[in-house]
Order: sequence, then C-alpha cells, then structure tokens
Amino acid sequence: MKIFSGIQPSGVVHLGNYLGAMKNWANLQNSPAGENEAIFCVVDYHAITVDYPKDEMPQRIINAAKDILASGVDPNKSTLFLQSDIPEHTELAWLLNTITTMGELSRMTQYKDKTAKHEERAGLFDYPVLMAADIMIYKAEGVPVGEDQVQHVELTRDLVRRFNSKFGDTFPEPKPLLTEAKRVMSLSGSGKMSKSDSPSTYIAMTDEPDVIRKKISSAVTDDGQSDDISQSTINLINLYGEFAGQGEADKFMEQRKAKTIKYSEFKPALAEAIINELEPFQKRRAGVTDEEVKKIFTDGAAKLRPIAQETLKEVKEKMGLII
Ligand code: AQP
Repeated sequence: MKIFSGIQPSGVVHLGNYLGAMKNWANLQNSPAGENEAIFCVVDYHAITVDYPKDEMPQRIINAAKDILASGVDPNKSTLFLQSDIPEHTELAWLLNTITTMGELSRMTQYKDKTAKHEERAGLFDYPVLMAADIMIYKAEGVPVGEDQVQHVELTRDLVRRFNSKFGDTFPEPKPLLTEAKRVMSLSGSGKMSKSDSPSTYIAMTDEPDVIRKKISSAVTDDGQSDDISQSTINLINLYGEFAGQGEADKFMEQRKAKTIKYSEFKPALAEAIINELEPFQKRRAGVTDEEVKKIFTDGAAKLRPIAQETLKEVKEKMGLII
C-alpha cells in the first residue's frame, strides 16, 4: 500500500503527534516484505496558514524532520521531503479547488476550532484542499493520522470520487489509518493534546525528565472515589498502557474501578514510563545534524518530483488543459 502523511513545523512535537501518527509511520514503513511504500512530509505550507515567527521557521522545519527521524522513520526505507520543495502540490490544490464546494470546507471542524483562536483566512479555509493534493499527487491509499485529521481524509475521498467521475478514473480512494491512541487528550483534562495550548497541558517529545515528572504530577484526574471514571483519568491510564504495556495499565484500571487507586503511586509510574520511552527518541534526535536533514530533503524531493509532475500532467490532460 502507498502511504502518505505529514506534520506541520508549527513548534514542538508532543505525545499526541507521536502516538497518534509518527510512531505508526515507523511501524508502517517496516511492513513485511516491503508491502508499504511510505512517503512522509514536513508540511510548511500548512504551517503558514496562521501567524508564525518567520525567523524561527527554518529551524522549525529542520526540527520537524529530526522529530520524524527520531520517531524511527528511516530515509533508506521511506521518503522524507519538504512540501514547498515540490510546487506541484499547490498547483494540484488549485485544480482541486475548482471541484470543491464552500459548503464542504465550511463543515470542517478543524477550521472552526482554529478560527476560534486565529484570524479567518483563505489559506486556513483551503487547508484541507492542499492536504487532499498532498495525498492525491502520489496516489496514496493509506493516510496514517490522528483522529482530528480524519474529516480531512474523508474530504479527500470525496474529491477523489468527484474527480474520477467527472474526468475519468485517476486516483485511488485513500483511507485513514488510525492507532489505538488516535486522540490523546490534554493533561488539563479537556480537549485533545495540542501544541498551540499552554506547555503545561502537553508532554513535548523533547521534555527533560524533571519537566515530565512535574507535568504528570499536575495532570488532572478525578478524585478516585466517584462511580464515574473521568475521561482525564482514562486518558492517563491509556497513556500508561502505551508505554508500560496493556497488562500494567489494566492493573491500575482495576484499582480505579475498585476505588483503591493511589494517584501518588500511579502518576510517578506513568512519568517514569514516559521518560523511558522518550530517552531513545531524544538520543536519536540529538544525533541528527541540520546538514543531514537538508540532504535527506534534497534526495526526497529529487525522487518524488517526477512522480508529482507525472500526476499533474495526467490531471491537466484529463481536465482539458493541455493543448
Ligand atoms: N492529541 C492528538 N492525539 C492523537 N493524534 C494527534 N495529532 C495531533 N494531535 C493529536 C496527529 O499528529 C499529526 C501531526 O499533527 P499536525 O502537525 O498536523 O498538527 P495538528 O493536527 O494541527 O495538531 P497539533 O499538533 O495539536 O497542533 P495545533 O495545536 O496547531 O492544533 C496528525 O496526524 C494529527 O492528526
């Protein structure tokens, strides 16, 4: 299966990004007998749809690639590139805009969520069409993302069907590939873990052990005594399962059901499990240089550009634009 996914260089990467998407990227690339062909992208054109610190952007782009590599993506098995290095993405997005309705884009919950915090801009509104172009230009069939991106993949499927029926069979219908941790919640107990929220509400993949201990010790839980177990508590126990194994997490869940759980014991255990998982990630990340990332981007774009150009030519022909 051909796999495509991306991450915005919009700041630090957190446990939600890692468990919901990036860890899965490394797993998918290691499919038996190379049955998956994986393409991963730092989507800089998506990250500029809200205000951003221009001077920090070059380093953010490089850091996003380091995060992907540290998660286990191997440039010898997968292709990693920078979105703006292949301008055919934006050209295909324009062509897809002509078959996308305002109603469809208005229904996107991420647009509604983001415009609660940011100005309403055409680029932010059109974000899902560029994402559809990112996926379609490589004719990808699988898109490993977190739950918040599923609606955008569904829109991509609609655009694929519409394009194929208007202009002839061209694209496969991509499906979202989700993990168990498809929606990691914020440590504040409300909403998804998000890098645009306060740093105390997320664990960054680069957080030092002491920072992790402090953040987990102040993470919101229920009181341990109510009949209803809060979503915030379930989220933390699920996180523990991700790092320490389901069997260990089940023990704490049984204690919570029996109302005997001691958060003063559970939280340090969770913090240490996270620290253990992040240690090799942080080591690998520190070992990647900026120059290596630039070379990986150059090689990735050189490999993918002919494929993107080929798809764009096919699309333009089918749309009657080649004379
Ligand atoms: N909390 C989450 N749980 C599971 N998966 C998540 N993802 C994001 N948050 C969670 C997945 O991570 C991938 C890369 O995300 P992105 O860079 O496109 O950023 P985003 O989806 O806009 O979410 P962020 O990181 O929290 O940023 P802001 O604060 O800007 O909204 C995607 O596959 C995403 O689904």
